[in-house]
Formats: sequence, C-alpha cells, structure tokens
Amino acid sequence: MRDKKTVLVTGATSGIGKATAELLATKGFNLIVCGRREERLQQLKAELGKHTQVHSLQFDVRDRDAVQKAVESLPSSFATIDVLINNAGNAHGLDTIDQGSLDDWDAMLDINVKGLLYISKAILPQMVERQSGHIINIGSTAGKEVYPKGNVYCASKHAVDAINQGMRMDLNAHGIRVGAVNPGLVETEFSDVRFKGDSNKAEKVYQGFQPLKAEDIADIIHFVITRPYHVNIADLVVMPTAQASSTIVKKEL
Ligand code: NDP
Ligand code: 8X3
Repeated sequence: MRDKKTVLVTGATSGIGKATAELLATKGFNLIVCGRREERLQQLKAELGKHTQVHSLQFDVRDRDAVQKAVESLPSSFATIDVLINNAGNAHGLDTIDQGSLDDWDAMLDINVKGLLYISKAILPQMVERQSGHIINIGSTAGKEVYPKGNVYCASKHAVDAINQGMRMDLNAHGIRVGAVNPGLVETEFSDVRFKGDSNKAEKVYQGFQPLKAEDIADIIHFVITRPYHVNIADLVVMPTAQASSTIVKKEL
C-alpha cells in the first residue's frame, strides 16, 4: 500500500507548475516533475527532495514518442500516477491574425493542445485500469473568451476547455475526476515567452495592478485535489481582483 499519492506536473520548471510542485511536495504528495530544461528539473528535484519523493522526466510535450517513453521509464515507485496536472503551455506572440507567425501558431497548437493530449493518452490507460485518478487541465480565461491579437492562443485554450469537458464525459464511467483551472493574469515567465525574451514588454503586462501569483494558482490546485472523492471541481475561473475580463483590467495611474 502506497503511503502518499503521486502527482505528475507538466511544465514544472517555471511559474504555475513549479509553484504547484513546491506546494504539493510539502503537503504529503510524491512528485513527478516534467519540463524541457534539465538543469531546472535537477534543481527542483534537489529542493523538493527535502520534503518528499521526487522523480524528474525531461521531454518536450510536442514529441509524442518522447512523451510515451518518458512515462514508460518511470520506476515502479512512481509508476502509479494518481493526479495528472496538465499545465505545460505558453503563448507565442501577440499579433493580429494577418501578422501572426506560422511557427508561433504551430508552437501553441502543438504544445497547448496536442502536448496535453499526448501526455494524457500516455497516462490514461493506467487510470482506466485502476478505475481511479484525477486530471487537472490548466486552461485560461483565454479559453472562455477571445481578446484582440489573442486569436490562436485563445483557440488553443478554447480547445483545452473542450477537451476538459470531453474528458470528463468519457472518463465518467471509470470514476476518474476531470476538471479545469482557468486563470486570468498570473505573473510568471508566460509573457517573457510570449514576447520572446523582451522583458520590457513582458513587465508592462503586469504593471499598474496586482496580478495573480503562481502560488495563488498552486493553492487552488491543492484545494481542488484534496476535496473528498465525491467532489469534482469541474471548471474554475480565477482572476486578479483588478481584472474583470481579458480586456478590462483596472489599473492605477
Ligand atoms: P511559464 O512560462 O512560467 O511556464 C510554462 C511551463 O511550460 C514551463 O515549465 C515550461 O517548461 C513548460 N513548457 C513549455 N513548452 C513546453 C514543451 N514544449 N514541452 C514541455 N514543457 C513545456 O508560464 P505559466 O506558468 O504562466 O504557464 C503555465 C500554464 O498556465 C500554461 O498552460 C499557460 O497557458 C497557463 N496560463 C497562464 C496564465 C498566465 O497569465 N501566466 C494565465 C492562464 C493560463 P520548459 O521550458 O522547461 O519545457
Ligand atoms: C494567460 C492569460 O490573458 O494573458 O492565459 O491570455 S492571458
């Protein structure tokens, strides 16, 4: 009998995923932390290892064979995954549809949508076999509404919204819980990635109001996965108090 549940977090090298792994490590969960940046994974493993059992998996969610191999490589003590947190993802660019880059579009659809599907596909068979498990899909307010220049990022997060609903329906018969957490503006490396390292542009996104912190989302994810089994938080939207919608943010002058 395992004494702790095991949680696999994709995109654990930064932002929401990292904060979630850090919190869950102190709350009685074993962790499988995933990402592409090996150095950060090793650092995280060393930090979290002070609190719990940690295993790291380095792969790009776009590479379906690498995803499958990574999951198959798990040692027996980490092979049973109780909770999957589908968090890896980013926006790439912020351009009108006529100006957008095909590479950015490929990245967003391949990572945010297909990557989420690949990792889910690799883990679902064991959950179905056990008739238990919990999947948290990290969507976005961008999956609930579209904003100017958000076009393909919003489409990718609308797809996550649809996949979240579809997963919940299809896995209902197997007793597997599925739910989404959809944040508004959270200050992470998200905008650095969106603006390709232009930190001035990235910082401006969060100026003049108090954005959410990655830790705020981690706290919510911890709440969601610690509800009693009969409670499934199916779809949760959380914004900074200063934000009312993707385009309405109350800023101090
Ligand atoms: P960060 O940029 O801080 O973190 C993104 C994470 O995703 C990193 O750990 C990164 O790891 C991982 N990742 C990106 N591309 C890949 C890839 N190809 N393969 C594997 N891992 C990948 O951003 P956030 O923490 O903000 O974003 C996390 C999730 O939250 C995303 O799905 C995002 O869309 C969503 N979100 C963010 C909001 C925000 O305002 N910040 C609001 C709403 C939703 P590595 O580079 O090491 O691979
Ligand atoms: C991230 C939130 O508004 O930058 O999904 O798209 S937003």
